[in-house]
Amino acid sequence: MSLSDYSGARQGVSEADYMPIGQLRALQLERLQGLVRHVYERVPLTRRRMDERGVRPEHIRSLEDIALLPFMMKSDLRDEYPFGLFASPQEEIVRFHCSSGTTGKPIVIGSTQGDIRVWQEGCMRALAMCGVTREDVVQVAYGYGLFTGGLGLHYGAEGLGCAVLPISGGNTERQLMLMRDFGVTVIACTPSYFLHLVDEGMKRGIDFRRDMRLRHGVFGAEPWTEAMRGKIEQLTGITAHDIYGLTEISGPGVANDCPHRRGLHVFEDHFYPEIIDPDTLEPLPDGERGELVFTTLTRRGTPMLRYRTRDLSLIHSEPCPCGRTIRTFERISARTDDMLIIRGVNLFPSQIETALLSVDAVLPHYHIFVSKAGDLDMLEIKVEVTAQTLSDDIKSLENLRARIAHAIQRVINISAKVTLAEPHSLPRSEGKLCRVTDLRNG
Ligand code: DLL
Repeated sequence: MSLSDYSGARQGVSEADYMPIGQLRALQLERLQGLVRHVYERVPLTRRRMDERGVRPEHIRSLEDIALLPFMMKSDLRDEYPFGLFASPQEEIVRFHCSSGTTGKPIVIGSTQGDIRVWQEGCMRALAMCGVTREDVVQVAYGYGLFTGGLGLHYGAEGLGCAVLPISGGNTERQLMLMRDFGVTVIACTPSYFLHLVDEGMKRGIDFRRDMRLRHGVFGAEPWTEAMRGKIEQLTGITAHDIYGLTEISGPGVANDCPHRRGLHVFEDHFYPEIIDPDTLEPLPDGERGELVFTTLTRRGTPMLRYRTRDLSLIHSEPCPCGRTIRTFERISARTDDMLIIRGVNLFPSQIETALLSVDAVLPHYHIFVSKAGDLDMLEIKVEVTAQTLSDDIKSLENLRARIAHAIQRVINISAKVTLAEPHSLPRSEGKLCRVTDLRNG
């Protein structure tokens, strides 16, 4: 099958999801070869790096040959800001998106009409995998604008024929009112913002099970654990789905989990995944954990060759009972740059989340503070509990704090100070929530 006769997704069902593996690999190779030629001819940085390695486009004869190609990283996008990595002329670019870093200039990606279609197809396939249909009313509460969440889910849902409520992030009062009045059945936002909505709803006497028609949540853009998923489902009765993506690769709709929850299916006919060892940069076989790397097989605006995401995962190649042949990767619970080193021990915020949520009385709102006392790293976890719990006698509260501290110690092997906080007292976010404050460096 060639690029030109590939039909894409109809009603979110793509033939590529179920393609025999051999045919899928042949399609990927054909696309990879086309991509490498396209980039080599148009992106000076990549051409220079390939020339330095003595690699030319015609050396890519199998999918394994992808390992001959240089990696791309966020710093390349920064260094080449704004348009140095563009591989299509300005008149073919129809959209810009940016992802802000913590400092300095943002990174910019440009999309052609074709890129936008592929992105929309990814989001349609993702939503269809969640069980969303044209009967659904979809509230898109991801931010619209330079962030890809809002527009990505918007076009995906509209492509499926859903009724879309493009409310963007924020204005919680109005979100809740419209969700109820419009009979919204699907919410798309970050999991932390959804928890905020639930929380604010409860304050106003709204019971999500009784007062809302919500069935599905399409959650992503930040790490969230299986324990958090359980908490959300238990609180609201909805099914919480995991959608993954990143600006550099297009936006949401790079991968999504199916009802079997064996990991996230990658739309690998467009986004070719690899796992590499982040230290040696060597490719790792399926089943081994490392850094997720993507090659955008069909993007033409700002294509990415072997883009290092910093997200940690592993690829499963066993068949999924849903029948899709595209591979899955394990849910992202950590990024290489999220890792905290406390008293010489490496740990990820997601480990703390899992520990906290294993204790019954704990609400899914917490914040991690890291500081120094002399030379010693100190870890403090503030976690919200219900007002009723807080009104318990001192002994019960001490007991609860000890249970939480013990759960944390068991998982991360480090002692932490636990502070019980009032409901609604810790930071909330309309978008991605930062759950860590590290006060060690100034
Ligand atoms: O967050 C795109 C997106 C929007 C994905 C809406 C899903 C839903 P960026 O702002 O470029 O793009 O951030 C990408 O967010 O490398 C991961 O570290 C993290 N991330 C995205 N989805 C998930 C997820 C959007 N489902 C970065 N689970 C990625 C865990 C996620 N982390």
